[in-house]
Amino acid sequence: MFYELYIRSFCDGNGDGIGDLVGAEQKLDYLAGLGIEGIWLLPILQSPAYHGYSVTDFFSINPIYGNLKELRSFLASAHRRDLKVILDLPINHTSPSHEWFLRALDGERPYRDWYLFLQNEDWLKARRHWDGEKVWTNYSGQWAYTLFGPGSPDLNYESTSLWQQMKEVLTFWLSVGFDGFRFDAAKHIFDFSIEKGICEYQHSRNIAFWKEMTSHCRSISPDSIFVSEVWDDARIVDLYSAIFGIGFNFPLAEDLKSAIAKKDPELLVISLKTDLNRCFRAKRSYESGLFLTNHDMSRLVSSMNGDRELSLLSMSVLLSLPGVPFFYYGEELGMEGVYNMYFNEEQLEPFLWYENGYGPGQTEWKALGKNHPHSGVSYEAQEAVDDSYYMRFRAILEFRKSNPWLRFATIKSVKRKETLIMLKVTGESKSANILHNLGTKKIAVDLNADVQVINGTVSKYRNKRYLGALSSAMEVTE
Ligand code: ACG
Repeated sequence: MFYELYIRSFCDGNGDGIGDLVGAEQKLDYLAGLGIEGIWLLPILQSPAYHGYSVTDFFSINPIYGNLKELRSFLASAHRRDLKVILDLPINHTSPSHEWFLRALDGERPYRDWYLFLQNEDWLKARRHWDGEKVWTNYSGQWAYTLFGPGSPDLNYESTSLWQQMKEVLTFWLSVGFDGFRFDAAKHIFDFSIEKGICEYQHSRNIAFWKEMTSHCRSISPDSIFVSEVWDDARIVDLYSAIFGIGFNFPLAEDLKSAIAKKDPELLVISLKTDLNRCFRAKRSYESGLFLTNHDMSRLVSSMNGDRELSLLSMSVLLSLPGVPFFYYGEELGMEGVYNMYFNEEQLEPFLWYENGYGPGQTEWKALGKNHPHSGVSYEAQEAVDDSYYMRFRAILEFRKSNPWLRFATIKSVKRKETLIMLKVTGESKSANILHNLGTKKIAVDLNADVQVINGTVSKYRNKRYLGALSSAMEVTE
C-alpha cells in the first residue's frame, strides 16, 4: 500500500505555514502506523507552481520544501521504518521559466531542439485529444507546443541528447535515495504528429522511450519501483503497465466508484470482470495500481455525495482486490473536495491535524474551504473515537496489511446474489471468499467461523450469519 503525499498540505516543520520535508519526517510514525509500505511523493522539484508539475530545475528541490540534506534525512527515516519512497517525476514538460526553455527561445542549441516550435501555421489548428483545448502558446512571438497549457511547454524527445539528459536526472534521484518513480503523463512523451500536424498518441514510440528509461534505472538499482500514470482505457493502460510493473488502473477507479455511488451490484460485477480482467489469470507480468481518487479527482466522500458509508464500502471493495493499493492523503480522515479543471485546488487542502485548525505542524498555505475546523473531520477529533471514519478507515487498511497475499491473488469468480457480490480468490497459500453487501439491509450469508470483517458488521441469529448493510467480510477457505 502506498500513501499519496502532497507535502505542501501535510505537515509544516519550520512554522511558515507550508508543509515541508522536516514536517513530513516528523509524521513518519503516523504514516507507518497506517500500515502502508510506501509513499508516493507528489512533485517536490523546483517549480513556481503549487502543484509542482512544471519544473524549473530537475536537479534541485523546491526550497520551500527543504534542501537536499533534509530530503536525505527524510528518506533515511522512511527506510528505517521499511517505507519505500517514490518520486513523482514530470518529464514530459518544463516550466516556461526553466533555463532550458529561455535558452531555447534565444535559439541556443541543443535547447532549441528540446522543445517543439511551430514549423507550419496549420499546426495551430491542432486540438488536445480529450477536450479540444488549444495546444500552442505564443511566447513573445514564438509558438511552442504546450499540451497542458501555457505554464508547461512540452519537451521534445525527438532530440536524443534530451534522452541522455533525462537519464542523468534519473541517476541523480536514485543516488539521493529514492526507491523509484511515479512517471507522470507517460502516454504524452510523443503525442503530437509532426507529419500530420495533429495531436496523436504514438504509443509504440512512448513505450520504447520508457523501456530505455526504466532499464537505465534498473541498471543502477535493480529493485526500482515504477508506476505509470496513463489515464486511458484498459487496453492502453495495460500496454504501458507491462513496462513499468505497476500501472494505475484508471478504469477500475471510475467504474468502482460509479457502481457503489449508484449502489448497483451488477455494475460492480461488470467492472471487476472487465477492469481486472488480467487478475483472472495466475501469471501476470505486472500489477494494477489500485486506487479510488488522486490529486486530479474529487475526493472520495465528495464523489459519494457526502455518503461516508459508501466511501468506506468503496475502500473495502478496493482493498479486497489483487494489486498494489494507493490512497490519497486526507482520505483517511474523510476530507472533502471537488475537482474542477479550471480551479483544481479544493482537493489539495491542508491535512487537518487539529479540531480548531491550529497547532504544531498544521499547514495554512491555503484556506480550509471544505474541511472546516470544528466539523469533526480533524485527526485530533477522530483518532480517539472508536467508530469514527478515520478509525474505520484504518481498520480496512489493517485488514489489507494482515492479508498481504491478496496482492498477488487470482480471482477465480465474481458472482452476484441480490445485493451481494461474492468473489472467490486464491493465492499461493490461501483461498478465500470475499463478500460485499451493496444493499441497505442485512443479508443472510453462508460464512464459516473463520470470518474477518473488513468493514461494517457480521451478525449471527439462530445459526445463520448476516452481512450488514454496506458491509464487507472475508472467510478464508483453505
Ligand atoms: C497528470 C498529473 C496532473 C498534471 C499533469 C501534467 C499530468 O497527474 O496533476 O497536471 O503534468 C490528462 C493526462 C494526465 C494528466 C491529466 C490531468 N495528469 O493524460 O497525464 O490530464 C481523459 C484523457 C486523459 C486526461 C483526462 C483528464 O484521456 O488523458 O488526463 O481525460 O481529465 C475515461 C477515458 C479516459 C478519460 C477519462 C476522463 O476514463 O477512458 O481516456 O481521460 O474518462 O474523461 C498539473 C496540473 C495542471 C497543470 C499541469 C502542468 O494539475 O493544472 O496544467 O500540471
